[in-house]
Amino acid sequence: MRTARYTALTAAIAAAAVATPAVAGVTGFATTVEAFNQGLKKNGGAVDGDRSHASSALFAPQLTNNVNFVSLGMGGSITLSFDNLFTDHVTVWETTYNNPAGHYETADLWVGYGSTAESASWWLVGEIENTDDGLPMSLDDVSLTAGRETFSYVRIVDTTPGNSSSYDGFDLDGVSTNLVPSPGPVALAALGGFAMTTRRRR
Ligand SMILES: [Ca+2]
Ligand SMILES: [Ca+2]
Repeated sequence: MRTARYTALTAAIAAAAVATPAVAGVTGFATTVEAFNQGLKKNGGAVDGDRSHASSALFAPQLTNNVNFVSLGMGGSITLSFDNLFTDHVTVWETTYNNPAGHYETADLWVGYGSTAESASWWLVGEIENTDDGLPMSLDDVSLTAGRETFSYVRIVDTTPGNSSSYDGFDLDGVSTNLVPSPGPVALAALGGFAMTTRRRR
């Protein structure tokens, strides 16, 4: 195993030394909740407490039928950031136990860029459905529109239709994207994933 790991690392460093394309990066999960504006249940009541922890959307999704997600509530939203700028795509995981028929839950995915989430400029990536979560959403179109390839924030806004049997909207388990390596030594860039787990960068 040590030999294999060494070979992979050597290859990564060699690749980084040859070229650093704009979309180079490492997979990273959301690490910070910038804002959480939870909506209500369809009946007007508050979403259950155990589904109201925004931090349940951080880090790797658990992908289980347990309450390790945050329910956005009808029309609610959450804004997240990562340990660095990101590019290329965003992947969202939602939890709906067994995806029963008629239990539609949808959300709009936005990406933002700016020094703060409040002052950021925002672009709509597209709509996510609970039945096809885990599929990467390309940022190619918004990159063209925005005139930039890197972004700071992800915002997910519940758009669950009123005719759904859902009562508290989109249930967010986790979000990943392609983090841009920070400027630095080539070896550090190649080790981006490791470096970002040990040093917080914004
Ligand atoms: Ca759900
Ligand atoms: Ca989770």
